[in-house]
Amino acid sequence: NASKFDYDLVVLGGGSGGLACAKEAVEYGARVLCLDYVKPTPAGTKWGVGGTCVNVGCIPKKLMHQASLLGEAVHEAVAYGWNVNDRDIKPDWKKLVKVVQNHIKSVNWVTRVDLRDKKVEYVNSIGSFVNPHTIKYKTKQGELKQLTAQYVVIAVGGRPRYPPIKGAIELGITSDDIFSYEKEPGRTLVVGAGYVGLECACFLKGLGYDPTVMVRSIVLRGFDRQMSEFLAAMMTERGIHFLNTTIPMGVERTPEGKLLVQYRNTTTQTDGSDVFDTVLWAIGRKGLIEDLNLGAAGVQTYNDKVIVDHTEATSVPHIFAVGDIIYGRPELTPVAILSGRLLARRLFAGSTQLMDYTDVATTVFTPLEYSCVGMSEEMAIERLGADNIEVFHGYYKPTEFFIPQKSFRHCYLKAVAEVSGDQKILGLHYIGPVAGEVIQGFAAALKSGLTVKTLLNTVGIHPTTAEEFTRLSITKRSGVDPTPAS
Ligand code: FAD
Ligand code: NA7
Repeated sequence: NASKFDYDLVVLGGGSGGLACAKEAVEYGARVLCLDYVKPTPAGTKWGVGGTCVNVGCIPKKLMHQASLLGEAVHEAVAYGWNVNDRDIKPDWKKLVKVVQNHIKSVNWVTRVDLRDKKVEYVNSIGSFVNPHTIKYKTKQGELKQLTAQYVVIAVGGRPRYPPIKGAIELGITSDDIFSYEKEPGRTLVVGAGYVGLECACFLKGLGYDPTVMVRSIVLRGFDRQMSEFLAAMMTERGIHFLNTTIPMGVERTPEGKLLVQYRNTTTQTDGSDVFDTVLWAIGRKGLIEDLNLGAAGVQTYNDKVIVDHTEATSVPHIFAVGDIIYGRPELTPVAILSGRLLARRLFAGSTQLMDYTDVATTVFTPLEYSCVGMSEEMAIERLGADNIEVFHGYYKPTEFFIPQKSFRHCYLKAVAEVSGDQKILGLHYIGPVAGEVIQGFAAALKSGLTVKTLLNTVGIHPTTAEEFTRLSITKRSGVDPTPAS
């Protein structure tokens, strides 16, 4: 009997997953309360409702990526005959930060209005468990409140990690700070070569700064190796520096106000140091379970993540988790949103549809973007065996690259497929312009059982780069050079 509880659903965390779940649940008549609170970063950055994606993730990242691509486009425009007077074009960092932050504030506003309209109760406070059905939080006035809920959804997401070395917290910043950073970043050390690190280094380079990426082991661990190495090579070609197999040892401020970073190359076992204006940690994220008092609810965790089953249920049947806080799932906004929505439908609308976490497409927003869906070549070999897969691949030359004589050395794509029958496609990988836009449609096709036969029977849209997927004919096994003649 739901009525014995104050709420049908309490959602802890108002980010992508939590808000999607809360808004969907009220559609089916549930009484919903959502708690969201952001602790300021060590550098003092704070933001509003909406979570990581809107405030310090996907959205400001894509806007800075776009700003950086536009700088490149101005130079290309000259080649196309545009008269651009000042060719030494420089971005105004402060203005960029201002317009990005203005956009974010408008999204925060729309989110709050939306919650009010949909009658989701929203409280700006940290929620934690008192017992499996009871949540407590402090009001703005400091009053402690308790409420009961039939179901609880944990959607608290994560925050960037800092390395446990001298000066890291006091002197370094993270992706939580960069999009509102008042100072020009200047010469920047980006520590970490996951996609957040690579993307930040790339937009900084595009905006005219001088980034160095410190790589502990390999770039983009977990992604297709060949594509990842292509990305690193493309970044090097564009003047981004890499410190390979290197770890940071400490940061201190120099008398001139710069940051002196000590580091160690773990291959050569040699120590080195360099001076930077900004140090940005992009060494991964930790789940925000610390304030939840999960012990009081009996929810099981692994490291700093919540363990769930295929229904997103935790070890306590009426407590669920969605989004980045789940152990072992992709940390992506659309994943958090869809799993939150589907969960609400199962809880309040009698649905049985489960979230399918397989074949989730993703994009790394480097200047030539990398997008993929399905298996990497390594994963396909591991799962099916090298003899049972066929890899189709090719380099291509985007038409729009010719006039500005842009490098297309790393424009490359491949399809990983089964070797026999109609050759079911297991994974698609693409490096080139607007990769996310290209792969999104193919992701739906792959989910519908796309085969090489279908791909090659699909008429391309000319002249696009996406059409290259419809004319892949060279297999890796053949050893034929996949470079186009013209
Ligand atoms: P979040 O959005 O992090 O929301 C959780 C909220 O809960 C936060 O506001 C948090 O402060 C709050 N909270 C925590 N503890 C409590 C508590 N006890 N009580 C109340 N509130 C609490 N994904 C993509 O799909 N595409 C991208 O291009 C992309 N780019 C990214 C770029 C960067 C730099 C980063 C950092 C991430 C990016 N992501 C991207 C990932 C994406 O942002 C996350 O997957 C997504 O935001 C996860 O949503 P969530 O609901 O799980 O958590
Ligand atoms: P990732 O993808 O976990 O990458 C973290 C990177 O940082 C990776 O290259 C790590 O190297 C490196 N790392 C981790 N710890 C250290 C230390 N202590 N020192 C130096 N380098 C280190 O995290 P991201 O922040 O890029 O992205 C996290 C998620 O957020 C991502 O899934 C997105 O969806 C959003 P390693 O390969 O472990 O040697």
